[in-house]
Amino acid sequence: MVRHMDLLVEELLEFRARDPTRYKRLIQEGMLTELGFEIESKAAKVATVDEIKAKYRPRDVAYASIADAVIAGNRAKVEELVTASISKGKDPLDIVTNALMPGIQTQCELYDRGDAFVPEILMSNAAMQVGIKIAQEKLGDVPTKGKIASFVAEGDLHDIGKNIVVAILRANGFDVLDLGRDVSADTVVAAAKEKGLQMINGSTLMSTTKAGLKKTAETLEEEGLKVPIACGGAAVSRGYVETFNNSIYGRSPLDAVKIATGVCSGKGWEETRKALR
Ligand code: B12
Repeated sequence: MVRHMDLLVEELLEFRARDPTRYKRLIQEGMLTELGFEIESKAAKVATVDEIKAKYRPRDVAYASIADAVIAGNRAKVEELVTASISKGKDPLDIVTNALMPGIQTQCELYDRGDAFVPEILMSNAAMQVGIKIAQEKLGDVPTKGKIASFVAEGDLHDIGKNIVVAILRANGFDVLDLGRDVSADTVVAAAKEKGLQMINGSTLMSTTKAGLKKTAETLEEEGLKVPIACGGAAVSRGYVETFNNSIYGRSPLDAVKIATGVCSGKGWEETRKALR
């Protein structure tokens, strides 16, 4: 119980550091509710579908069209537009980060609010994957900076974020084995043994499945494998990840690249963890 409270406090402090304005508003609303006032949710009222689309919309016109095609789940259009952007000299990694990702982020936020549904999310994901594949083919063989595996924790089917992280790591020259989603600790450990991995990336988006990352880190240690695990995804916080050894918390795909660069150049998990704080 005591440790549980510690985690909650750490998560609260992290949230305050990340978004002080929202934190202040939530505290004020909480105090007003306790005093008996009825609070209307500004977020639910204010953000319309168009506002959400505008929030993520790339400034570059060509990129905005790619993002729109991802939102529409139009694979053929994504293929056509990404190919055209690459032939005009755009950087494939820039296309992934600044055209394809804003598209999927828009769709995810719409889904979260009930303005998009499961088939739409899946179609957008498939469209994004078409774009990622073209970008990766263009990047070609980059000399390997290190051997990594990526997975989504057991019981969790959310793999959009993991796929983006994999694409960005590959684009940065890492050899990434994609173990997929709903992956058990034993499967990850077997891959680490067989493939001689230098690092593992674990993602999870649900509070019910985040223990899978801890179990994986602990099993790797028990088996005597010195393979650190980078942990990320919306359900994961630094506070949680730092309750177990052999783990490094990361928020974004760029953090994943920084962690991989540190670990694959021989730094241990503790040193890499400190460098990311
Ligand atoms: C899309 C989605 C789905 C899709 C998933 C499709 C797919 N192929 O992935 C579908 C419709 C199938 C789905 C199903 C379910 N979902 Co859902 N889903 C979402 C949603 C809307 C978006 C998730 C997403 O893809 N985000 C976009 C990606 C790009 O972000 P990301 O994954 O966080 O990844 C980024 C970073 O975190 C980071 N990152 C990720 N991994 C790593 C790893 C490392 C090492 C590093 C450094 C960084 C890093 O980089 C990524 C790119 O920027 C979220 C709500 C939300 N807004 O987050 C709910 C959400 C995750 N789902 C939820 C739930 C409960 C479910 C369901 C149980 C049923 C339901 N109520 O919808 C089932 C679960 C089934 C299962 N067993 O897994 C809850 C989880 C609650 C919780 N905290 O436990 C959420 C939060 C919705 C909610 N508000 O309640 N879902």
